[in-house]
Amino acid sequence: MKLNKIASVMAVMLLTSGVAIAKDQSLANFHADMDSCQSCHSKPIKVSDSETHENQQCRSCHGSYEELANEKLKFDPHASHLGDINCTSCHSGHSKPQLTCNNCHNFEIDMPFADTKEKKKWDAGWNQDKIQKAIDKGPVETLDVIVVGGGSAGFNAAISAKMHGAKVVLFEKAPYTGGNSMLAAGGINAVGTPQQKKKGIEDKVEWFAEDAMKGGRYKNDPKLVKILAEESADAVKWLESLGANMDDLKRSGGARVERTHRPSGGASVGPHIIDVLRKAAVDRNIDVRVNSRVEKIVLNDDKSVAGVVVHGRHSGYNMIAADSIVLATGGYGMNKEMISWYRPTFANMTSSNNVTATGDGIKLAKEIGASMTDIDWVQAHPTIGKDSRILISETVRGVGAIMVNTDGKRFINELTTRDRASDAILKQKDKYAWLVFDEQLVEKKKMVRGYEHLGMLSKANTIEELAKITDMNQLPQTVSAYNKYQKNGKDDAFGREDMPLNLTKAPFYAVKVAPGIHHTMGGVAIDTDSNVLNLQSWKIPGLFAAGEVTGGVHGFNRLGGNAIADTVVFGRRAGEHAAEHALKK
Ligand code: FAD
Ligand code: MEZ
Repeated sequence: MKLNKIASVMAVMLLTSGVAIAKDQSLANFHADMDSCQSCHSKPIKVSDSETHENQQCRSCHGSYEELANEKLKFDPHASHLGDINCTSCHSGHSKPQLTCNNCHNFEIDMPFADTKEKKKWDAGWNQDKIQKAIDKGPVETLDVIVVGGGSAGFNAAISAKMHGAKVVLFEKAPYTGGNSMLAAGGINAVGTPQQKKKGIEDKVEWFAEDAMKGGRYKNDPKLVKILAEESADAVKWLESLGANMDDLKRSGGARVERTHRPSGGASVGPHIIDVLRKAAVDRNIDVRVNSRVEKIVLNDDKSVAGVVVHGRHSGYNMIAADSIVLATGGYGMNKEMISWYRPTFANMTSSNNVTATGDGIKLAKEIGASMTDIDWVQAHPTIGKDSRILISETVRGVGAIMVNTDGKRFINELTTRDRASDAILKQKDKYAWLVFDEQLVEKKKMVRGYEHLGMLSKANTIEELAKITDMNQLPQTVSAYNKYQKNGKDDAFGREDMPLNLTKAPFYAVKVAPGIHHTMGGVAIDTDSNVLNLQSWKIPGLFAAGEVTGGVHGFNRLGGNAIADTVVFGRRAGEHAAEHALKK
């Protein structure tokens, strides 16, 4: 017998009422008691790494996330920015469940079967013996292009390679795709778009490149920056062609004009893009395998690419052959060891990054002799919610917020680059600051409602009251001076170039912010065709890389909005060149 929906609803009711579950019962036992192992698994039991059949079973009984969404809950895990991910990302059958949201948040949400015993994690270590055995055994599958990593760079590479005729697989180590890309808040930078034209914004490819170089302290590779700027408008067009909405436009720090594109109404860019890319991959029959960590790049005797060893949650260690590999594994902002080694002064900082940002690609590439560019340059974002891992987007300042210290005094041009803003905050008393804004800003920026929902905002009906509850005694004078500068169109205090809003409409809000690790600028050295270079700066034949795993595009300091542009522009290029390389062999 298969559970029907009514039975499922009853089961959920029992679970949520806490009635029918024995204390240490697992989700698997509970289902097996109702039916058999076949309520979740196929017969004979064979679980794919992506747990595809099992997740279809969850949905066929319990419904989709949309159907499960419960408006009465304060925080509804089924309606989260993680999107439509595997149910088994949180609800393990045979082991303790885990609330994926709490990789970044601290929600107190009761999970069904929370008392199930924890099992050893399948991906706890990298087993060199098993890797070697898989290589000795030889490939179990052969493809044209292997993409490693399911963030924006990886998806763009996979889609592009597929469109160029290659047989592609994308391996993602996490139980869900998205990586840091899924967290991107502010937007994607592009020059020469219809959106800029419609708003009457004059911009030039040269200005985009100059701003990126200046922001990067002129340490970027100018050839890569030129491509980023030249192909940025096409990147936005490509995302739109896949179904994205990029109609809103804002200015980010270090940019001379508004060129940060994002969904209408100021929604976060990352969850939207990842949702679009996931669907685009499904529509194109791209084989995306989650729970699949690539642990080795295998080379032929002539040092060209032979394939990878992938460690699957259920399939174990296997070698997969391909003539081209695209490394799109993201940065290392959550790898404490690497941060301590490359940027010791940031060792104890919080991080805005997804737990997936562990620098695997850098390790994999280094092992086979790839060269690194600017590997020790790590960016601190100035405005991470204090004592949290939640980014308060730079576009909050772009849209109009001011930044003040604990006395309520402004101390810097809010639109300066991140390195300067972070340094300035760390020089203030107690090393934190406040962003202050009003209801006009909240109306323009959907994401601010999210910060309110998370309880991060102080709120008051007057600036005086806000000053009182936050202990910022100089705030009323600061706001009154700022409103004058805004009216006159000239910031006499700090030369802020763009002041789109005054602070006059109640209620007024403040959020505490402090710098935290945000982006790792350095990584694998690439050329303009996304080929990975070795220590002699020669191509490693068949190895390509794109996105945050690479170095060179952003120099010593990345501008807000340039990373997503990087992932789309160079992800597409990597995919195209990887396909060409594999198909011409
Ligand atoms: P990721 O998106 O991190 O994807 C890498 C993927 O590879 C991950 O899913 C990871 O699990 C997987 N992976 C890693 N190792 C392996 C392995 N061994 N085997 C298989 N899979 C592996 N940039 C902007 O331009 N605009 C913004 O508004 C913006 N906002 C941001 C907000 C936040 C909170 C953060 C953290 C970053 C933001 N950034 C923004 C930066 C930007 O999001 C990232 O630099 C970019 O998305 C990185 O994309 P990626 O595809 O290179 O890597
Ligand atoms: O590019 C970024 O990292 C970005 C725009 C982040 C943000 O503050 O929104």
